[in-house]
Amino acid sequence: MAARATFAALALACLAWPALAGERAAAKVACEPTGKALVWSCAIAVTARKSAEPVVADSLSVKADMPGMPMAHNLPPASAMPVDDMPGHYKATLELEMHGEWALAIEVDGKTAGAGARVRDKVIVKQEFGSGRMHGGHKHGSGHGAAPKQ
Ligand SMILES: [Cu+2]
Repeated sequence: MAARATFAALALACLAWPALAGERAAAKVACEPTGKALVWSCAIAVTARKSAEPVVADSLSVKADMPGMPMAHNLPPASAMPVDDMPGHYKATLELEMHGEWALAIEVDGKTAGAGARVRDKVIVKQEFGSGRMHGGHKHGSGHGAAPKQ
């Protein structure tokens, strides 16, 4: 049977790089398990920090990595697709390699829905995926069990 997938969470952006240009972005992410093990369907809402306007993105990608396991994973970024008739809302499918805490680097380039201000930023959202048991059942590398919590 597929690994139990019990966690659907809402996380606020907790960290971001300095804005590359224009307004900074904020992102909310809510992921749900799909029928496939380790595949998640994520709803992403992106707003401009100052104006709180939705951001209409020309491009939006999500790169997942595990903060507790540097260098262990190297997933390609997933492209997010806009949700029809919901400006600022996107869907992305993430194929992860294990349960545990992942940091989603959301890179967005777009404009605010109303004023059309440029928003180009990278936002990190941390999210727990799976059963909550950190690194349960993972198979690669050594020393992960001793990895310090961040
Ligand atoms: Cu890992």
